[in-house]
Amino acid sequence: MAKQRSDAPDLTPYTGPAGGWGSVRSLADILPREKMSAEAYRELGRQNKPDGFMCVSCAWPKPAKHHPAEFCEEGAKATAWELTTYRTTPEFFAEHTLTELRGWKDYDLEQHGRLTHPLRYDPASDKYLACSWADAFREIASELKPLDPKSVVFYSSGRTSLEASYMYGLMARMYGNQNLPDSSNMCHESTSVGLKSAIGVPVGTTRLEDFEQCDMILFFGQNVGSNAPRMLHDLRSCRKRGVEIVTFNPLRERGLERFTDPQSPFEMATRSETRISTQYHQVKAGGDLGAMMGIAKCLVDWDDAAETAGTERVLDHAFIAEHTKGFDDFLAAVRAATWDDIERESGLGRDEITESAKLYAKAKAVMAIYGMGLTQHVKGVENVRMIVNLLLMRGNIGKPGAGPTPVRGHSNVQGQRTVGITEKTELVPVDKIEAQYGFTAPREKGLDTVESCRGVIDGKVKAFVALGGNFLRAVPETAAMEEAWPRLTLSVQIATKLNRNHLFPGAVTYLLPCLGRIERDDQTSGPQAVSMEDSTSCIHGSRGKAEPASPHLLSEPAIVAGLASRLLAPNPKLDWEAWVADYSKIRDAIEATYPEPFKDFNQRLFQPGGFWKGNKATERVWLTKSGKAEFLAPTGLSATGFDDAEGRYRLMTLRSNDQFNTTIYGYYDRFRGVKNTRDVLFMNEKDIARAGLNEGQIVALESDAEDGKTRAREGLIVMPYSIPEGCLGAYYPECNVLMSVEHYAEESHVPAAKSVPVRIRA
Ligand SMILES: Nc1nc2c(c(=O)[nH]1)N[C@H]1C(S)=C(S)[C@@H](COP(=O)(O)OP(=O)(O)OC[C@H]3O[C@@H](n4cnc5c(=O)[nH]c(N)nc54)[C@H](O)[C@@H]3O)O[C@H]1N2
Ligand SMILES: Nc1nc2c(c(=O)[nH]1)N[C@H]1C(S)=C(S)[C@@H](COP(=O)(O)OP(=O)(O)OC[C@H]3O[C@@H](n4cnc5c(=O)[nH]c(N)nc54)[C@H](O)[C@@H]3O)O[C@H]1N2
Ligand SMILES: [Mo]
Repeated sequence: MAKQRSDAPDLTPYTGPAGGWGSVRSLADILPREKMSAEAYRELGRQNKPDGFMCVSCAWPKPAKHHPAEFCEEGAKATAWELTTYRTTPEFFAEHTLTELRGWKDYDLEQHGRLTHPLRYDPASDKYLACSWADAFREIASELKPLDPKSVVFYSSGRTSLEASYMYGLMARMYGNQNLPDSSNMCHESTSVGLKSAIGVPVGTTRLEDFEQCDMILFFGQNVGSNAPRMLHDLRSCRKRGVEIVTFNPLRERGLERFTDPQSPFEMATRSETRISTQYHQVKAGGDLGAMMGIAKCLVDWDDAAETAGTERVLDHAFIAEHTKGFDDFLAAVRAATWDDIERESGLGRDEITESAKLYAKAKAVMAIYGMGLTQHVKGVENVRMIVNLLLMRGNIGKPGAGPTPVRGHSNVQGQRTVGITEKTELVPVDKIEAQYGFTAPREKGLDTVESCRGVIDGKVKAFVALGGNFLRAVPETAAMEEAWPRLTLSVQIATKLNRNHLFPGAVTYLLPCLGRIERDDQTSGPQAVSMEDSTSCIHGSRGKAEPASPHLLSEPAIVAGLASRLLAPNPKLDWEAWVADYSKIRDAIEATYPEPFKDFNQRLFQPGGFWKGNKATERVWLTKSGKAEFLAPTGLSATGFDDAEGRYRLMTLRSNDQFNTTIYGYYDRFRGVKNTRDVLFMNEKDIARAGLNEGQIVALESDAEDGKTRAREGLIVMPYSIPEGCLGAYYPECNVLMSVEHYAEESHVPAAKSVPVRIRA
């Protein structure tokens, strides 16, 4: 047999657990590849510790009592990615035109290393040339000043600190708009909208200590092993206490099945593992409403029977009566739902659903953990509301060990919203900021991500400023967006590494390199710290100590201030430069705007475990319109927003274990057994046979959206996989080209990336 090329696609199932030796080997592979300095290795020891730096990867909380190494495989990769010794210098740009670079892969662009100089695009040579910061700020400001503020977008990605985010939002409002879309718009906005209307707070109600008090976890659509691996420690402790973990996920994700704790010498030496999920239900993509309705139906049936028999009721009627509204309508919807519909829409059998309902009916304190598998659907908000319905039925909100637990994405994505990064006026204390800074803030709703995309495509958006992220790559409709981007009069990207968005210039284009969070941030008053809010509303200080990647970098607060002070008229109530000199003054300003959550902000900055900003729903105080927690009957049992049709599939766009969003760390999705390629199509064996395809065959996907527009993704290798029939899986962001910008969650406008209607072309 011919020896396989070592870089040829290798699709061999992985048999190891999450964590364990596989994660150690993966780090042994990736850390040296970034050629990290000895200093950078030392930084890993400070990761996620009080007075250390907060991981730049996910938003999972950082415990007060930390492990010796409080980072996971993914966190270490993220640190290595930032502290790499590779550099993307002006010499690099002198050698490559953007036309050439557009032919490079995402991985190769970022792997070239950290950006070192502010750059201006030169259309004549089609290259980026080094420029001075002063020239950059001056020209950007002079481009923005004559524009209608409504035509300018200020995007930000959720990694940006509370300090920089607060300044950025303020700058946009003083300039005259709240066109402040952020990555949350593509992510947990369905949570922010759904939880706010249901229980009066836009965030989850649980904290780390709830893992010590729950006796059951419902787990929907989140891939913990790849995207929040530190949570595996909490899940493992739960399992050791006998907590039931009932998972609903179309794919059998390894982290939800088995975990070996790399921090346990015993587990590592004996290769022992913890089984994570006690039940695993492979629901159809978009089928969770059906599954949850099935659970609700069981509860109602058993409650009826208990009433007749005079035994203990299954529903918490006292809680429902005192704390909720809308129960009767919801109950009517549950009674009306048929098992035929539930089974068809969820893809699960009645017996299977009944097994999960039995556990739920018994449990005293239940956490419902969920991620993008629920939020990124046309009915994403209804998914979130249905989670709340289930919890409310048994009083599982506002008591220890219970409550909705959305797993946020970027490390400060929740915090950005807290300090004013939002297009929605009602989320900002407008009167307060007006009084604090003496200006009239815009009241008109700003553009969210979907609306910004439409605006770029139809030409209404003229200028785009991005504080981090890779907007063009993260959003739907890749082809139309790339085609439209060059029509912008101004494109400004503040970033740490070169990405695909930077290769699409506008008429005037700047690429501005910033410090990463792990790097030392020296200002005139001394070294500075920044802060972020985790998934459980705890706020942490973070101090970078590593040597900056280049002496020409500015911090994000310094870049925002540099731009704002040239763009805006002088304001006696606001001294941008003084803020940059000493970030504690920005925190004082944040506290002045948001006195309750940020009380004594500077004093509490480095409190171990973070300081909690509070959450009224945990006290059973409901800040909803009715003053009660609200049930809501779903409008249907499918979350996809489209009808099934012959040859039409539901495509889930997924992250691998070797990426952070659009950043591709490598080509090994270990848990799914995909090596040396990302061009795969996960498919049920029966679907493969029915479509007349073969394993390993190369196919294309075509959009099957209502608008009939042509969108295609070529060159995918068919890979038989344990996935429900009618559903497909493939990687984000390469498949975003298949997504219509009009396919998004109702109300929240989150692009519906987990059920994209497609057809297969052989
Ligand atoms: N290492 C690493 N960490 C990350 C990220 C990363 O890219 N890499 N990204 C960060 C960000 S911004 C975010 S938002 C989070 C994302 O973390 P996740 O919320 O885990 O997002 P995805 O990886 O998109 O996967 C969603 C999961 O939902 C499942 N799923 C898909 N459709 C459905 C459905 O209809 N129903 C159900 N029940 N399940 C479904 C998929 O099989 C998958 O397991 O992670 C954050 N952390
Ligand atoms: N099809 C599909 N599309 C999706 C998703 C999906 O599941 N499927 N998920 C969506 C989700 S949940 C999200 S959150 C978005 C992500 O969208 P974004 O947040 O826009 O994308 P990222 O890939 O996280 O951004 C990576 C870039 O950020 C820059 N960067 C890194 N660190 C820093 C820093 O410290 N400062 C600054 N200024 N820049 C920095 C680097 O240049 C890097 O290239 O994508 C969304 N798009
Ligand atoms: Mo996200």
